[in-house]
Amino acid sequence: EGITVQEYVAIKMKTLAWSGKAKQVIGDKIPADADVFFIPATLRPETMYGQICCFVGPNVAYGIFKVPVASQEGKFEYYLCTERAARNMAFQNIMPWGTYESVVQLLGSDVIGTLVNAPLSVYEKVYILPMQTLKPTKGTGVVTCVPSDSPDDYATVTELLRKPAYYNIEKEWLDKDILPVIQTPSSNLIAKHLVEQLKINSPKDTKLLEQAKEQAYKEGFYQGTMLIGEHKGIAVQDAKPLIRKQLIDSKLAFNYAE
Ligand code: A2H
Repeated sequence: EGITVQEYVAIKMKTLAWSGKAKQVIGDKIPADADVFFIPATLRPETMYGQICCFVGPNVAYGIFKVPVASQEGKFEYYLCTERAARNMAFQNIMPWGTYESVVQLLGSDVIGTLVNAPLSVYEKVYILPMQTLKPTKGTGVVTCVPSDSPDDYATVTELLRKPAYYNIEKEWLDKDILPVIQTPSSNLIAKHLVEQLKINSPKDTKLLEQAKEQAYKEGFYQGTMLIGEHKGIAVQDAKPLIRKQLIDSKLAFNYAE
């Protein structure tokens, strides 16, 4: 068995308003004027136009980590992710070598309802929502939600809208149309198309979602064309590295590998 490295793009979603519970837990442990970012890891930076919310695992443990701002001596910002991810970042020049200090520990459920900025998205402000199938040991433990192109995200959004009270969320937090981002031969909303075609009824239909994910990825990457943004009309294969670079150059994202 070989070793493979997953090269993610870590997106910086700036916190705009904390949930009540998060405010309580954080108290005065973070300066009121500091920037705190939720840090989802994605393999599909070209889909960021279609973000409608961002997911955490409700039972997953997170930390808020203090990070020196490169080039601004004495200035700090804060990243919310799993400790596992922070440790990895500490060996990738994202934090000072080998150091990762969490100033707050909290659970995903504490931050549900927090409002954050979604870089590049047609929806500038989106809410933090729960994803029960989110894996605590992959990426940063935070997943930005693009229901047009990710079958997992589409299935989770559908489930949340079916039972908002059960999931302790406000329906209004998801009151956003799912807009086309990529045209593929079968659809301009490939995730919705495949979830419906394969009759996927729940985010826990793992086998079928696996199949949908693979097909969505192949069609999107090899046959997709951008429908939105600066690279509209361009093949996804060509647009992807450009959008990745644009996000990183404008400090809205950074490379993260594991
Ligand atoms: B992707 P791989 Cl549009 N738990 O980003 C569950 N899923 C996670 C995760 C975790 N801890 N960390 C990252 N992910 C998701 C966009 C996207 C993604 C689209 C389409 C497909 C897709 C928007 N969500 O992924 O197993 C993240 O969602 C399909 C697999 O490391 C990340 O990219 O290859 C992807 O899974 C990483 O999965």
